[in-house]
Amino acid sequence: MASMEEEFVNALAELDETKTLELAKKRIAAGEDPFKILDDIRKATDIIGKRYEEGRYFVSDLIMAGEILKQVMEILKPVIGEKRGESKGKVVIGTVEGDVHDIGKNIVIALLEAEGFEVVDLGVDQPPEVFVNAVKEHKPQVLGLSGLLTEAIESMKKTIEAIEKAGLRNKVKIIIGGGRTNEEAKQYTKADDWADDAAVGVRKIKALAGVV
Ligand code: B12
Repeated sequence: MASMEEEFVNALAELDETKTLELAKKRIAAGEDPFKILDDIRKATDIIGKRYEEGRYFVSDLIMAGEILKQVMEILKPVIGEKRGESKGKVVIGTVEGDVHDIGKNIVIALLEAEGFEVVDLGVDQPPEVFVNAVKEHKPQVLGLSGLLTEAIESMKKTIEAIEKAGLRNKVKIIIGGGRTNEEAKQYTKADDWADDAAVGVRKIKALAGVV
Protein backbone atom coordinates (compact mmCIF):
# COMPACT_ATOMS: atom_id res chain seq x y z
CA MET A 1 0.00 0.00 0.00
CA ALA A 2 1.53 3.30 -1.09
CA SER A 3 1.74 6.17 1.40
CA MET A 4 -0.45 9.24 0.93
CA GLU A 5 2.69 11.14 -0.20
CA GLU A 6 3.52 8.56 -2.88
CA GLU A 7 -0.09 8.41 -3.99
CA PHE A 8 -0.11 12.20 -4.33
CA VAL A 9 3.11 12.28 -6.40
CA ASN A 10 1.80 9.49 -8.64
CA ALA A 11 -1.63 11.06 -9.08
CA LEU A 12 -0.11 14.41 -10.10
CA ALA A 13 2.48 12.78 -12.37
CA GLU A 14 -0.34 10.79 -14.00
CA LEU A 15 -2.33 14.05 -14.36
CA ASP A 16 -5.23 12.56 -12.39
CA GLU A 17 -6.93 15.80 -11.43
CA THR A 18 -9.64 14.43 -9.14
CA LYS A 19 -7.28 12.21 -7.16
CA THR A 20 -4.57 14.89 -6.87
CA LEU A 21 -6.97 17.48 -5.48
CA GLU A 22 -8.62 14.97 -3.17
CA LEU A 23 -5.24 13.95 -1.73
CA ALA A 24 -4.07 17.55 -1.39
CA LYS A 25 -7.20 18.35 0.63
CA LYS A 26 -6.73 15.22 2.75
CA ARG A 27 -3.11 16.08 3.51
CA ILE A 28 -4.01 19.63 4.54
CA ALA A 29 -6.90 18.37 6.66
CA ALA A 30 -4.45 15.98 8.36
CA GLY A 31 -2.39 19.04 9.34
CA GLU A 32 0.58 18.28 7.11
CA ASP A 33 3.30 20.88 6.59
CA PRO A 34 2.50 22.60 3.26
CA PHE A 35 6.25 22.67 2.48
CA LYS A 36 6.25 18.88 2.41
CA ILE A 37 3.47 19.06 -0.15
CA LEU A 38 5.48 21.61 -2.18
CA ASP A 39 8.41 19.15 -2.18
CA ASP A 40 6.13 16.46 -3.54
CA ILE A 41 4.80 18.84 -6.22
CA ARG A 42 8.43 19.29 -7.26
CA LYS A 43 8.93 15.51 -7.46
CA ALA A 44 5.81 15.15 -9.61
CA THR A 45 6.65 18.05 -11.97
CA ASP A 46 10.13 16.58 -12.46
CA ILE A 47 8.49 13.35 -13.59
CA ILE A 48 6.08 15.27 -15.86
CA GLY A 49 9.00 17.24 -17.34
CA LYS A 50 10.98 14.04 -17.97
CA ARG A 51 8.03 12.38 -19.67
CA TYR A 52 7.62 15.46 -21.87
CA GLU A 53 11.32 15.34 -22.81
CA GLU A 54 10.99 11.64 -23.62
CA GLY A 55 8.02 12.33 -25.91
CA ARG A 56 5.60 10.41 -23.68
CA TYR A 57 3.79 13.61 -22.67
CA PHE A 58 2.85 16.45 -25.03
CA VAL A 59 2.26 20.19 -24.66
CA SER A 60 -1.40 19.40 -23.95
CA ASP A 61 -0.19 17.40 -20.93
CA LEU A 62 1.92 20.34 -19.71
CA ILE A 63 -1.21 22.49 -20.00
CA MET A 64 -3.16 19.91 -18.00
CA ALA A 65 -0.38 19.83 -15.39
CA GLY A 66 -0.56 23.63 -15.19
CA GLU A 67 -4.32 23.51 -14.63
CA ILE A 68 -4.02 20.92 -11.85
CA LEU A 69 -1.12 22.78 -10.21
CA LYS A 70 -3.12 26.00 -10.12
CA GLN A 71 -5.94 24.26 -8.30
CA VAL A 72 -3.54 22.59 -5.86
CA MET A 73 -2.12 26.03 -5.13
CA GLU A 74 -5.61 27.35 -4.38
CA ILE A 75 -5.83 24.64 -1.71
CA LEU A 76 -2.33 25.32 -0.31
CA LYS A 77 -2.40 29.11 -0.38
CA PRO A 78 -4.66 29.74 2.63
CA VAL A 79 -2.50 27.43 4.75
CA ILE A 80 0.77 29.01 3.57
CA GLY A 81 -0.63 32.50 3.98
CA GLU A 82 -1.76 32.13 7.57
CA LYS A 83 1.03 33.89 9.43
CA ARG A 84 0.90 37.34 7.82
CA GLY A 85 2.72 39.91 9.99
CA GLU A 86 3.61 43.61 9.77
CA SER A 87 5.28 44.80 6.54
CA LYS A 88 8.90 43.66 6.24
CA GLY A 89 9.53 45.51 2.99
CA LYS A 90 8.59 45.56 -0.64
CA VAL A 91 9.35 43.04 -3.37
CA VAL A 92 8.56 43.43 -7.07
CA ILE A 93 8.40 40.13 -8.94
CA GLY A 94 7.56 39.02 -12.46
CA THR A 95 8.23 36.39 -15.10
CA VAL A 96 10.68 37.61 -17.73
CA GLU A 97 10.07 38.17 -21.45
CA GLY A 98 9.35 35.06 -23.52
CA ASP A 99 8.33 32.93 -20.54
CA VAL A 100 4.76 32.35 -19.34
CA HIS A 101 5.38 29.91 -16.46
CA ASP A 102 3.96 31.46 -13.30
CA ILE A 103 2.94 28.74 -10.86
CA GLY A 104 6.32 28.79 -9.07
CA LYS A 105 6.33 32.59 -9.00
CA ASN A 106 2.88 32.57 -7.43
CA ILE A 107 4.09 30.20 -4.71
CA VAL A 108 6.99 32.54 -3.95
CA ILE A 109 4.52 35.44 -3.73
CA ALA A 110 2.25 33.54 -1.32
CA LEU A 111 5.24 32.73 0.90
CA LEU A 112 6.55 36.30 0.83
CA GLU A 113 3.14 37.68 1.76
CA ALA A 114 2.93 35.14 4.57
CA GLU A 115 6.30 36.46 5.80
CA GLY A 116 4.86 39.99 5.83
CA PHE A 117 6.33 41.38 2.60
CA GLU A 118 4.36 43.70 0.36
CA VAL A 119 4.54 42.16 -3.11
CA VAL A 120 3.92 43.76 -6.50
CA ASP A 121 3.26 41.06 -9.12
CA LEU A 122 4.05 42.15 -12.67
CA GLY A 123 2.66 38.99 -14.27
CA VAL A 124 4.28 36.92 -17.03
CA ASP A 125 6.22 37.53 -20.26
CA GLN A 126 7.28 41.02 -19.21
CA PRO A 127 9.91 42.98 -21.17
CA PRO A 128 12.83 44.71 -19.40
CA GLU A 129 11.19 48.16 -19.46
CA VAL A 130 8.27 46.93 -17.36
CA PHE A 131 10.73 45.86 -14.64
CA VAL A 132 12.64 49.16 -14.95
CA ASN A 133 9.44 51.19 -14.57
CA ALA A 134 8.24 49.08 -11.65
CA VAL A 135 11.54 49.58 -9.78
CA LYS A 136 11.24 53.34 -10.38
CA GLU A 137 7.62 53.43 -9.26
CA HIS A 138 7.60 51.04 -6.30
CA LYS A 139 11.20 51.39 -5.04
CA PRO A 140 11.36 47.77 -3.76
CA GLN A 141 14.23 46.46 -1.63
CA VAL A 142 14.28 43.33 -3.79
CA LEU A 143 13.38 42.54 -7.41
CA GLY A 144 12.60 38.93 -8.28
CA LEU A 145 12.91 37.66 -11.85
CA SER A 146 11.20 34.35 -12.52
CA GLY A 147 11.63 32.06 -15.53
CA LEU A 148 11.66 28.32 -16.22
CA LEU A 149 12.92 28.19 -19.80
CA THR A 150 16.61 28.09 -20.68
CA GLU A 151 15.96 31.20 -22.82
CA ALA A 152 14.69 32.98 -19.70
CA ILE A 153 18.28 33.32 -18.48
CA GLU A 154 19.01 35.56 -21.50
CA SER A 155 15.90 37.65 -20.75
CA MET A 156 16.98 37.96 -17.12
CA LYS A 157 20.39 39.21 -18.25
CA LYS A 158 18.76 41.78 -20.55
CA THR A 159 16.42 42.90 -17.78
CA ILE A 160 19.27 43.43 -15.32
CA GLU A 161 21.27 45.29 -18.00
CA ALA A 162 18.27 47.60 -18.55
CA ILE A 163 18.07 48.28 -14.81
CA GLU A 164 21.77 49.08 -14.80
CA LYS A 165 21.37 51.42 -17.81
CA ALA A 166 18.52 53.23 -16.04
CA GLY A 167 20.94 53.93 -13.16
CA LEU A 168 18.92 51.81 -10.72
CA ARG A 169 21.22 48.83 -10.16
CA ASN A 170 22.59 50.09 -6.83
CA LYS A 171 19.08 50.89 -5.60
CA VAL A 172 17.70 47.35 -5.67
CA LYS A 173 18.86 43.81 -4.90
CA ILE A 174 18.00 41.32 -7.62
CA ILE A 175 17.28 37.59 -7.29
CA ILE A 176 16.63 35.28 -10.21
CA GLY A 177 14.50 32.17 -9.69
CA GLY A 178 13.27 29.08 -11.52
CA GLY A 179 14.37 25.61 -12.52
CA ARG A 180 17.20 26.70 -14.83
CA THR A 181 18.84 29.15 -12.43
CA ASN A 182 22.11 28.31 -10.70
CA GLU A 183 25.38 29.93 -9.60
CA GLU A 184 26.55 30.21 -13.21
CA ALA A 185 23.30 31.92 -14.29
CA LYS A 186 23.61 34.27 -11.34
CA GLN A 187 27.07 35.35 -12.48
CA TYR A 188 26.06 35.52 -16.15
CA THR A 189 23.03 37.72 -15.46
CA LYS A 190 24.83 39.75 -12.74
CA ALA A 191 22.06 39.04 -10.25
CA ASP A 192 22.74 39.20 -6.50
CA ASP A 193 21.39 35.73 -5.83
CA TRP A 194 19.39 32.82 -7.26
CA ALA A 195 16.96 30.12 -6.10
CA ASP A 196 15.30 27.11 -7.69
CA ASP A 197 13.19 26.50 -4.61
CA ALA A 198 10.61 28.79 -3.06
CA ALA A 199 11.57 28.27 0.58
CA VAL A 200 15.27 28.87 -0.11
CA GLY A 201 14.29 31.82 -2.31
CA VAL A 202 12.29 33.48 0.44
CA ARG A 203 15.17 33.01 2.89
CA LYS A 204 17.54 34.63 0.40
CA ILE A 205 15.10 37.49 -0.27
CA LYS A 206 14.89 38.15 3.47
CA ALA A 207 18.69 38.31 3.61
CA LEU A 208 18.82 40.65 0.59
CA ALA A 209 16.17 42.90 2.17
CA GLY A 210 18.18 42.97 5.39
CA VAL A 211 15.42 41.24 7.36
CA VAL A 212 16.75 38.87 10.03
C1 B12 B 1 3.23 23.35 -16.08
C2 B12 B 1 4.27 23.57 -17.15
C3 B12 B 1 3.91 24.39 -18.22
C4 B12 B 1 2.60 25.19 -18.27
C5 B12 B 1 2.79 26.42 -17.35
C6 B12 B 1 1.50 26.93 -16.75
C7 B12 B 1 1.75 28.09 -15.83
N1 B12 B 1 0.72 28.90 -15.67
O1 B12 B 1 2.81 28.28 -15.26
C8 B12 B 1 2.51 25.57 -19.80
C9 B12 B 1 1.61 24.58 -20.49
C10 B12 B 1 2.03 26.97 -20.10
C11 B12 B 1 3.95 25.32 -20.26
C12 B12 B 1 4.40 25.78 -21.49
C13 B12 B 1 5.67 25.51 -22.01
N2 B12 B 1 6.61 24.76 -21.43
CO1 B12 B 1 6.49 24.13 -19.60
N3 B12 B 1 6.44 23.14 -18.03
C14 B12 B 1 5.57 22.98 -17.05
C15 B12 B 1 6.09 21.99 -15.97
C16 B12 B 1 5.49 20.60 -16.23
C17 B12 B 1 5.82 22.37 -14.53
C18 B12 B 1 6.25 23.79 -14.13
C19 B12 B 1 5.71 24.13 -12.77
O2 B12 B 1 4.73 24.84 -12.64
N4 B12 B 1 6.32 23.56 -11.71
C20 B12 B 1 5.87 23.69 -10.35
C21 B12 B 1 6.47 24.92 -9.68
C22 B12 B 1 6.00 24.94 -8.22
O3 B12 B 1 7.88 24.84 -9.70
P1 B12 B 1 8.83 25.96 -10.38
O4 B12 B 1 8.06 26.60 -11.46
O5 B12 B 1 10.14 25.37 -10.65
O6 B12 B 1 8.99 27.05 -9.26
C23 B12 B 1 9.76 26.86 -8.07
C24 B12 B 1 11.19 27.35 -8.17
O7 B12 B 1 11.69 27.34 -9.46
C25 B12 B 1 11.21 28.68 -7.51
N5 B12 B 1 10.96 29.90 -8.28
C26 B12 B 1 10.26 30.08 -9.42
N6 B12 B 1 10.25 31.38 -9.76
C27 B12 B 1 10.95 32.04 -8.86
C28 B12 B 1 11.25 33.40 -8.74
C29 B12 B 1 12.01 33.85 -7.67
C30 B12 B 1 12.33 35.28 -7.54
C31 B12 B 1 12.48 32.91 -6.70
C32 B12 B 1 13.29 33.36 -5.55
C33 B12 B 1 12.18 31.55 -6.82
C34 B12 B 1 11.42 31.12 -7.88
O8 B12 B 1 10.19 28.57 -6.54
C35 B12 B 1 9.14 27.75 -7.02
C36 B12 B 1 8.49 26.98 -5.92
O9 B12 B 1 9.40 26.11 -5.28
C37 B12 B 1 7.64 22.05 -16.26
C38 B12 B 1 8.44 20.83 -15.80
C39 B12 B 1 9.42 21.16 -14.68
N7 B12 B 1 10.16 20.17 -14.29
O10 B12 B 1 9.53 22.29 -14.23
C40 B12 B 1 7.67 22.31 -17.77
C41 B12 B 1 8.88 23.03 -18.44
C42 B12 B 1 9.35 24.18 -17.59
N8 B12 B 1 8.31 23.53 -19.70
C43 B12 B 1 9.10 23.39 -20.68
C44 B12 B 1 8.78 23.74 -22.03
C45 B12 B 1 9.77 23.32 -23.10
C46 B12 B 1 7.60 24.45 -22.33
C47 B12 B 1 7.17 24.96 -23.72
C48 B12 B 1 8.30 25.56 -24.60
C49 B12 B 1 6.45 23.81 -24.45
C50 B12 B 1 6.01 24.13 -25.87
N9 B12 B 1 6.68 23.48 -26.81
O11 B12 B 1 5.14 24.92 -26.07
C51 B12 B 1 6.10 26.03 -23.34
C52 B12 B 1 6.75 27.43 -23.18
C53 B12 B 1 5.77 28.54 -22.98
C54 B12 B 1 6.48 29.82 -22.61
N10 B12 B 1 6.72 30.69 -23.59
O12 B12 B 1 6.84 30.03 -21.46
C55 B12 B 1 10.44 22.79 -20.28
C56 B12 B 1 11.57 23.84 -20.26
C57 B12 B 1 12.85 23.29 -20.84
C58 B12 B 1 13.95 24.31 -20.91
N11 B12 B 1 15.11 23.94 -20.37
O13 B12 B 1 13.82 25.39 -21.44
C59 B12 B 1 10.10 22.11 -18.94
C60 B12 B 1 11.27 22.04 -17.94
C61 B12 B 1 9.63 20.65 -19.27
C62 B12 B 1 10.75 19.80 -19.77
N12 B12 B 1 11.44 19.03 -18.93
O14 B12 B 1 11.01 19.81 -20.96
N13 B12 B 1 4.65 24.62 -19.39
